[in-house]
Amino acid sequence: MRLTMRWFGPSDKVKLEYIKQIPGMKGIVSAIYDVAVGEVWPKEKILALKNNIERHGLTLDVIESVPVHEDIKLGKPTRDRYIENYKQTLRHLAECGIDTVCYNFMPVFDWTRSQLDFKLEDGSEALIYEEDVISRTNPLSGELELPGWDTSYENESLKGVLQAYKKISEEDLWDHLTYFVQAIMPVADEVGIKMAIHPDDPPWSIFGLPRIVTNKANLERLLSLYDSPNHGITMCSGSLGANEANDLPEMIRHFGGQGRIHFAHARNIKRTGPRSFQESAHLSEAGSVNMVAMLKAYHDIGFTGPLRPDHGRMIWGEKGRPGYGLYDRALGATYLNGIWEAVSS
Ligand SMILES: [Mn+2]
Repeated sequence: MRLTMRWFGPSDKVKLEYIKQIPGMKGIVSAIYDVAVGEVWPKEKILALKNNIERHGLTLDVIESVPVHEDIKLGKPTRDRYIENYKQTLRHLAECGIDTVCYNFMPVFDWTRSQLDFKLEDGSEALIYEEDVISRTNPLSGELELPGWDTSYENESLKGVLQAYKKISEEDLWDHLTYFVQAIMPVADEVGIKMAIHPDDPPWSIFGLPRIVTNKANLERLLSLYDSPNHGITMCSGSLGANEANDLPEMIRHFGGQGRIHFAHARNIKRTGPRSFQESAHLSEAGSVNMVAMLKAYHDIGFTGPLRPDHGRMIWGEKGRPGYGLYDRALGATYLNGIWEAVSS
């Protein structure tokens, strides 16, 4: 594996200089954040991002993410324009030397939690998900605002989008994902980009919206939509691990053994009830995911792709973007490195 860390660009309080100081850190996972969803990413912006990262002795290993416009997920007639733009962005990324792109196909909302600053026993703050809180929350109420969500929606347009999804079943969403994958993958193949879909987080329906990238059977179905080694997945232990039925090491051996895991997120969560969990420290004993078994599976399949610590807690008084402070993610990176060294020697 190649150790990487997510970075949110020049406005990120976690500086590239600091990331570079994490032992064994090789690469950066980032994106262009100032182009509207659905528009083409200009080559100059991608090159500026890449050059900035390389000036700090790191490499830009993965784009996370190129977001998929809602019209594509909804299957609207306007989707073709956004798909053409997506293809053009892929071409631009390839021309800049990028070879791995993460994306997701979650309707309306990206990763969702019920609280961003839950105090754990040790005084650290973590993101948590409690189904009973989410199930009685109206997403239009403004009570819940999450960093992963697209804040560009005005309340009225959010209402409209949610309304539009009332008619979309899981099978409809599969149709729209199929259309998208079959449209973009030939371009990804042509320019040599590995596409890595991120599973839904959490891996079940929220607010009555369909979610389909949730388990082994559905990932299998996803891969069957287009036959190419470039058509793959982001294996996210925190997302998939929220469902106890997902056997992570087995999935890694299965999909990774076919060369279809292009990117790995290593994160621990502690399951606190059916459809409820807390994000925990990366350490195995802190949560429900056996990190050694997971990294051993990656090692056994000869995984050489980018792997990053995922969300971290807020520790040592750090304030910042929930889930994406420096300290706990750096501890996570070092822990992952330690396991990797042990299983490799
Ligand atoms: Mn993830």
